[in-house]
Amino acid sequence: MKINEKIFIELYNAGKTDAELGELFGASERSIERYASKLRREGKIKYRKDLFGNGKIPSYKNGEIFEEVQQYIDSASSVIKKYNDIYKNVKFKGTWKGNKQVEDMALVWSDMHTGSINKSPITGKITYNEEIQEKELEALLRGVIRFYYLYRPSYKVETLYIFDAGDNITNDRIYEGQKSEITCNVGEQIIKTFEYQSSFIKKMLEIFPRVVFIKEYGNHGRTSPTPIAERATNNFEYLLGKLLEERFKDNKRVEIIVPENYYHVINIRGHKYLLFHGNNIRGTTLNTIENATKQIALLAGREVYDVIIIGHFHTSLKLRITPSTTLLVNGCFIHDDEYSYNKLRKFSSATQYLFNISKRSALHNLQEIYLKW
Ligand SMILES: [Mn+2]
Repeated sequence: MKINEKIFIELYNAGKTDAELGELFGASERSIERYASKLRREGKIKYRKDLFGNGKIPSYKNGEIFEEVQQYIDSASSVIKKYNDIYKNVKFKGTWKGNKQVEDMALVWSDMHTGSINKSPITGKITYNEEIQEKELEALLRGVIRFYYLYRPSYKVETLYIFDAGDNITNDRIYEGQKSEITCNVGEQIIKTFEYQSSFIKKMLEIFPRVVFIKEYGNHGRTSPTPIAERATNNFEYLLGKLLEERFKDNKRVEIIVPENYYHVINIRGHKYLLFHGNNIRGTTLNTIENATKQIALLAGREVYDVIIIGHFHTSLKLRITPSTTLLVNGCFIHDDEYSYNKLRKFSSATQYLFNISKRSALHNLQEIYLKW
């Protein structure tokens, strides 16, 4: 892609959106974003007023955050509305024929930590940044598509459920020293994750007749440095869910579920699934995770779940916690994650779970998509 810098800066400052610039320069929105952030680093352009206020990255006092977020969602949704057509009219290229069993597929998507930089605790090498993340996103996409084609001769696959178990952004304010370990501020993290997830959903609509995206919120999305109880609707990831909802609201093949609390129960083909992030589970040994999950399942007010899905631990694990309940702990995007190593004394798994659902079974064909492929 060859972009004339002078013209780009002029159009950018005139308020052209990334999508418009992409069209003009024949480049993807993501390349435009990258190009703009390069120019920002070189001091040639500033953040634009409409999105970030007064041309500089704002620093927040806690009380101001909610207002800031509301302002942000208002301006973002007016931008989104203009460009939703490509998300509305996605052509279905899959097949839907024959007398085969109808199945759904479910992807667990969590702990992507957009904005985070990680160095291996062993070698000191960088194992996670934006470039690596984008490669992993492609691996995730290829992984789902690969299994779709593998199952297609045997099943009619109807719906792709995406269980977003949270911590897909990493934030910029939740612990001391975090600023030095991130590539961009939380506003940009939300925008980037929003683009990643919308383009993923859009691709999935080419092969799946229907996509259901269930958003839950992690501890990294909280607005304050202290891990106090905060309403789910204050979490930055709630905002992310609302943006996705806005983007796909005219697409009848997409449903975005944005719960107002930290637990969500969904019934699929007669099976019960409980989704939450998992940060309220104290302790890191198998036993404590197992016990805490049982207690949480009881607290959440239903007797029996077929599958409980969480993230947070950055290590994948499948555990039968009662004869009829399976716990799935999802992996993350960060290979050799320093947090897992130092805090949990575990090596992280850069994997995400994918499984099938049918009338008879709540979970089968469990696959771990390895993101470093
Ligand atoms: Mn977490």
